Amino acid sequence: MLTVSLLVCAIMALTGAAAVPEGETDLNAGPEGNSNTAEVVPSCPGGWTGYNDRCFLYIPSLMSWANAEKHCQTQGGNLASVHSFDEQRAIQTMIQRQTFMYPRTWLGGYDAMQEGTWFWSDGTPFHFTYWAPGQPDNFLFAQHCLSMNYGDERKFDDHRCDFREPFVCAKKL
Ligand SMILES: [Ca+2]
Repeated sequence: MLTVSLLVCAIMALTGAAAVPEGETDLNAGPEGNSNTAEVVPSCPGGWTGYNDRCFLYIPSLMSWANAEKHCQTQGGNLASVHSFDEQRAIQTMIQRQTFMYPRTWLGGYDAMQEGTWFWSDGTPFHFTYWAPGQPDNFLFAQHCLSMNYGDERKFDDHRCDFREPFVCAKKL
């Protein structure tokens, strides 16, 4: 009897765990709802996703790059900078979990000061690059802001800064 009970418990636990990524309740789940995922850091504010030493927030409102950066500043951060493939993937996964898609999304990269010289709006060095094939192309000499999830490979593109896209804010823990 005890064995049967344990078996039932184990099956329920497994079923519960497997249901989390696709469950309807996951749509509205905050960090507490995803407490079993390794990248969640409890000390990030509610709704923000922790990764390494920063907290990230996907904002689905469509804004120009500059308005997106201003909005992130009101939240105590900047548009997100990205410094490794793993960070890129963590941000992409966060967006995908919330939207079930890979929408083009502003990050904090810009080369508006000097074409081809990229900076992150949070002041960190621009080393990591993840450009889509043929990018950045500064199309029509008018693309100075960095957008992720571009093209079939969902990589980086330089895009017109006045386009309105969703965006990701980041701030230190
Ligand atoms: Ca481009």
